Amino acid sequence: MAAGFLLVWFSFFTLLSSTVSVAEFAPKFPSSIIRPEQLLVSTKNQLYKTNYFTQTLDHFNFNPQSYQTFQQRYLINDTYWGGAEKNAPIFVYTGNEGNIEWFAQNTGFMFENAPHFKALLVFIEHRFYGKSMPFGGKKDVAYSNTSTLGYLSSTQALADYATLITDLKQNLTATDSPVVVFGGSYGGMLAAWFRLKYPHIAIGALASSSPILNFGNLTSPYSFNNIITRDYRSESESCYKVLKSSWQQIEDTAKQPGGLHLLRKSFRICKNYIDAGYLETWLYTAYVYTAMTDYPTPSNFLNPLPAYPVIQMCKAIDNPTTGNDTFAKLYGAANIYYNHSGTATCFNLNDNSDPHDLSGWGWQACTEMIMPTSGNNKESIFPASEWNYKARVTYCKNSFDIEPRPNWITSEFGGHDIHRVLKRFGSNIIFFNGLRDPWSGGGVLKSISKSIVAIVAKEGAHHVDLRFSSKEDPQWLKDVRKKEVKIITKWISQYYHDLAHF
Ligand SMILES: *[C@@H]1O[C@H](CO)[C@@H](O)[C@H](O)[C@H]1NC(C)=O
Ligand SMILES: *[C@@H]1O[C@H](CO)[C@@H](O)[C@H](O)[C@H]1NC(C)=O
Ligand SMILES: *[C@@H]1O[C@H](CO)[C@@H](O)[C@H](O)[C@H]1NC(C)=O
Ligand SMILES: *[C@@H]1O[C@H](CO)[C@@H](O)[C@H](O)[C@H]1NC(C)=O
Ligand SMILES: *[C@@H]1O[C@H](CO)[C@@H](O)[C@H](O)[C@H]1NC(C)=O
Ligand SMILES: CC(=O)N[C@H]1CO[C@H](CO)[C@@H](O)[C@@H]1O
Repeated sequence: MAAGFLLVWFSFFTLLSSTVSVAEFAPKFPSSIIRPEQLLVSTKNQLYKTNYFTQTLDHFNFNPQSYQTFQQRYLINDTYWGGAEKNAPIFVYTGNEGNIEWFAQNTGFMFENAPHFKALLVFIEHRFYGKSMPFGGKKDVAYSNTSTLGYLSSTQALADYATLITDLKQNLTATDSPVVVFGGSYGGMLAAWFRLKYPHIAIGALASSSPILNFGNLTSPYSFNNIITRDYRSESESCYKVLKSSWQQIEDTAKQPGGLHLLRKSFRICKNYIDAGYLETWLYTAYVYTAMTDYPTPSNFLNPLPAYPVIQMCKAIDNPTTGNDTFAKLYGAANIYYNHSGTATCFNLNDNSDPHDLSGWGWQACTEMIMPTSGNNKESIFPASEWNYKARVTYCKNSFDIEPRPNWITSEFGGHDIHRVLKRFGSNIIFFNGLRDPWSGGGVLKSISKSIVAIVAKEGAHHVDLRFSSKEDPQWLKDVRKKEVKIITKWISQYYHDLAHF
């Protein structure tokens, strides 16, 4: 299951590598983590039941085409639910860009807190992902062209969640049960936006590692890679220097006679096509995802990783075991990300598998999800480069025959002057961010009001709070989760108070 996710961006890269420098396209959001033991548990003992809902294709106009429907998948767990008579709460995960089972299996926070809240758990799949395919459930038809893909957008997804939740509550005669939405990464953005757009449906949102400010010019395009650089540099200056200087060495080597052969041998690459761009993307991917999932305990997000994998990577670079040259050091670092299990016989740079079904992000990244994250300043561990909007436009025209709308997200959901705007308008949102996560640069890091609260963990990585807990969790992480539970408890008791008094 490992490699697919990153290869969504891999292909972005390799298509561009002849014209654009490494790191032009930031990786897509990855979400959550599966711990191997959890994965086993979930396949043996079901964590949820699977249902389908007949969903409207287009919520935003009334032409005949709009009335088409599709089957939207959602997962439900009522084991801990206090029931409709008690108006017990409903916790909804607003699915992001992939198979919803993957997200459900990764969102331990909801399962572990359901007994305390007596909550019903619902995980809704995002349209065009997993099994929630419009156009007869056939992915190849749904992904045909701009006319079919045009129905893949965040606004449609939010409207799907609104209609599904409303219908489900009616079916359960639970119309007065409070709904709290949860999400990580893009799912966290959806959770926050859902609370802002549909306050009559959700009483609050926990938006974990949701970079809602990574649009337009709200966040510096250097921020993402600056954070990655800081992650590695704070472990060791020598590790930083090796990484930083390696790109030129790879390029130089690739140009020499026999250079590609040397690179293949140094990195134990399988006998398939290789060029410098492929190799650089492969390494870049490892460094980025390792920084993003720099969790305090062993994890299995895309690949199995040890606790604090950034430290482990820098150790592999600073104390190499197979040689003292740069390539031997980088090989050791790559091994941390791609071969922690120790089962790889060689590395395949052309793996196009997509086990979590994330490929729709390519379309979203070409329409509304224009997040400038690929700038690299002189200090970056990646080669210096500018965020290149024009390159994105060219890519999108070539791949989808479409032009991005880089200002749409901020027009639709806001973002400019968010503190002033939401101070007296919004309420009941938690923005969690871990500062080791490169996406935290585009997150809400300061509380906006008493009920729009930023929780920031200096030591945290990408939505670490939503992971299944473990005995080895550090105190700061336990404290974060406790704080979140306390806030959600307050929202719910305020809701019951209002329900009784209005
Ligand atoms: C709900 O989740 C729990 C684990 O938290 C599991 O034991 C239980 O079987 C699940 N219930 C259903 C109906 O799937
Ligand atoms: C787009 O794909 C759909 C489904 O395959 C097809 O019916 C339609 O004719 C295509 N439209 C265009 C403009 O190619
Ligand atoms: C509600 O019940 C109707 C009738 O059984 C069903 O068609 C619909 O899918 C249900 N809604 C949800 C969200 O499951
Ligand atoms: C790297 O160099 C150091 C110091 O010169 C030496 O002690 C070590 O054995 C070398 N490591 C390898 C793997 O060759
Ligand atoms: C993966 O790790 C194992 C165990 O350390 C090692 O034997 C194997 O050579 C590694 N695979 C590659 C491709 O380096
Ligand atoms: C002032 C400034 O930085 N403007 C930039 C805002 O974002 C657009 C699109 O990403 C750029 O083209 C502008 O240069």
